[in-house]
Amino acid sequence: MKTQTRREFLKTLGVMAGSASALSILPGCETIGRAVRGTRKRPNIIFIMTDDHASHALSCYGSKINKTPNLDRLAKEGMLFTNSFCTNSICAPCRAVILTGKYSHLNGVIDNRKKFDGTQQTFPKLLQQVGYETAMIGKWHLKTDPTGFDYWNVLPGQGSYYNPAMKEMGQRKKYTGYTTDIITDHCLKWLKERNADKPFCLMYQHKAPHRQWEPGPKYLNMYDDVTIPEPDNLFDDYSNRGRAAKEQDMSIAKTMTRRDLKLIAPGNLTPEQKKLWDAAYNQKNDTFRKANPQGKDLVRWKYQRYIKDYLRCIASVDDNVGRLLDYLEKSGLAKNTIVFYTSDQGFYLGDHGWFDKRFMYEESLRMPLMVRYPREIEPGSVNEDIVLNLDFAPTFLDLAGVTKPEDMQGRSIRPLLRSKAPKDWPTSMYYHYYEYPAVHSVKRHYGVRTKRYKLIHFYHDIDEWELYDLKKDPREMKNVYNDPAYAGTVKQLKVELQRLRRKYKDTD
Ligand SMILES: [Ca+2]
Repeated sequence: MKTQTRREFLKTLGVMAGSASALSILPGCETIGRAVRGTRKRPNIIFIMTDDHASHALSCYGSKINKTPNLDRLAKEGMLFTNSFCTNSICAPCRAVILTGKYSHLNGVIDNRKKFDGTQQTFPKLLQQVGYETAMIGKWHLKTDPTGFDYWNVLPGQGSYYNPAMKEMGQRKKYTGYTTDIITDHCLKWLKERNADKPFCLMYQHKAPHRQWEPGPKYLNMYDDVTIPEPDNLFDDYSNRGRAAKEQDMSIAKTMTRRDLKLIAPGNLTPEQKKLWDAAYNQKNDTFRKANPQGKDLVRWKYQRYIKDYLRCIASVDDNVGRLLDYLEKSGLAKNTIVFYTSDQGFYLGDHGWFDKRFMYEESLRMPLMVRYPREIEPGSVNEDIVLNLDFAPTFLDLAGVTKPEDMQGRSIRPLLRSKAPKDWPTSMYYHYYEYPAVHSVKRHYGVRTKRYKLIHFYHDIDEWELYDLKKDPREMKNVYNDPAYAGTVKQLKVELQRLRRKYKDTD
């Protein structure tokens, strides 16, 4: 239940702290309670979500590989959460949890193959009922058309990075340009044209930086002359881990395709491919030019190709979020508008030798979360409590003055925003991933995470347990499930796991 300042947080990361002025305390926060909420204009809500943006690629989280000055504004002027997690680390399921405030097994979207049942209760519908104007613009990815929105304009399926088709209130239209810019253009247009008499809720959702990481024209050559630092476990051999980590199919070494890399990877090329590769690579000054790297050098080469494109996509997101924040300032909306920034889950940036997500391991379990709301949040604050995507719907309803329906499973984080964590705030979280057998071959698993430990059970065609001591082993390189020193911890966590499964009605 501890709130620390951004300065303290960055100090623990060994990063230069922000300016002292960012840490000043807003007056008047104490007066905002239910009693006066009726007399105040209801707040607007802007929910910004990207796809696969890991928190370790945000400078406000201490990124060692990029800078995100506009996204950092939200942390500097609002609150940054250091223990924000998703309950099922994959695109469509996470989105369904956010809309419904219910775990995957109850909202029906357990994996990316299931269709979202749009007739069920969602927070946008509940906001509509109390007079909010609602809009959903950008990546939707739930297979059925959006419901609960006065306006929607979404990418079909995954959508494309360039010249996207979009479906506007059921009508398909084609646009010219870079999708990250276009989605933002639509949001700004909607903000300008909406009914100004009503409070609004806008879901502004980017496709970027999802695979295959196609950068916008402005950033095609960003990072050309630099080498991005590698994670310390890029060459993880998965010793001390179980079959799940060993048998996945999401490694930079083996899984990355020519389309991911936008070039045939060197190494073992046919003469025909070698000719193509040389032709493409002769155009650039690169250490590996004509070197035809093999083994670890080839993995390093692929990592650079991958991570640079991933970060270039994020640079455009950062620019565009800046455009939106500037508009809020200029239009006078900033003060009464809550801005959330998150991503549908984290991602492996070469960590453990991987890309993609799915596992309950830290890099994909974590969601970035920054929230700005000048009326209630002390600028530059940092919260360490465990919060989930499950909590977003109850939070939006709370902020709009709507009572949470009984069947929503999350909890409003509004008290945390006001730095008043309730004494009974959860100290553990429950996770369940289902999509197997499927692309990337990540085995089914469920588990519990506390501040210090993580217990995971892999099942289906396997029956293996893993335990990580996150204090001693934050990179999760050693499964200590069978270490006798942890027998008591295992026993306690199994009890907690069963309690959470009962609490959330997960009987699978
Ligand atoms: Ca995703």
